[in-house]
Amino acid sequence: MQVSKDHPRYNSLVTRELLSEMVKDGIVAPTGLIAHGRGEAFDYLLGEVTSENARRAERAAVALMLEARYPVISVNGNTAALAGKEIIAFSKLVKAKVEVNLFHRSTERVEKVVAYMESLGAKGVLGRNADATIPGIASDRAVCTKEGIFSADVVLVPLEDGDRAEALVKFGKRVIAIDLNPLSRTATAAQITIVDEVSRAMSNMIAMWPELSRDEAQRRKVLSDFHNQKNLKESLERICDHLTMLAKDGKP
Ligand code: PTJ
Repeated sequence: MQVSKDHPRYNSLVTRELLSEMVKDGIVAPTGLIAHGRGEAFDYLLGEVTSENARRAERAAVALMLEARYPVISVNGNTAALAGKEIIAFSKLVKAKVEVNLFHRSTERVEKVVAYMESLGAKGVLGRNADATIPGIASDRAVCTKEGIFSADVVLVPLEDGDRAEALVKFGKRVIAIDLNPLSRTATAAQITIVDEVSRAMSNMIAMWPELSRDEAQRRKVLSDFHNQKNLKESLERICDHLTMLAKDGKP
């Protein structure tokens, strides 16, 4: 479909087209479109910009990834489609492994998502040879690699379903979530929750890396000053404030 650049929702329409193409390619799960719709709705309510508290969480996330002994970034279909390039660039900066881990798992789909990440330039993507299981997860997301998520101390999980974030925390991992829904189980289970759109969040984190990578004291300060519950509450307040403003104004 041709989308006119003059359309007021041009970016949103282009992203939807991209995702529906990626469903045809088997990279995005059909229900990934539903997940995207929910994300879009929350982004709309948040004003479609990175908030101050999201920025704070992004800084904390970069600091934690840099402090980690063995950081791993978990990638699913939606994340690969929306922010594959940014994930690869960030993983190189913070020396993190990238592992494909899917909710709607099949050997064929894992292969497709890994191959897609490789086509974007990723090297050493994990996930093909899953040989470990995270306990306490009801879905196929439990299946992972010993070399990757199983051995990580810090796991970055963009666009999750709640089960796994909780199980990873119980299993002793530090979990960073990227989720536009501040009320989701993932958002509330993670130790650092970034309430921002995944491609915006990853671009911001890449931009934050130079300063934080050279200043260990600053990293420690960013982490000790960060309070996830307080930050999540601020995301909810932002939605409320935004809606109040729109209601007063009478127009979106
Ligand atoms: O590729 P698979 O098989 O691993 O499946 C991936 C999906 C996303 C389908 C699966 O993990 C799923 O069903 O997730 P949920 O439970 O729908 O949760 C996705 C969360 O991500 C929701 O809270 C959405 O609000 C949020 N979300 C959606 N799009 C974005 C987002 N958060 C940040 N950026 C987005 N672009």
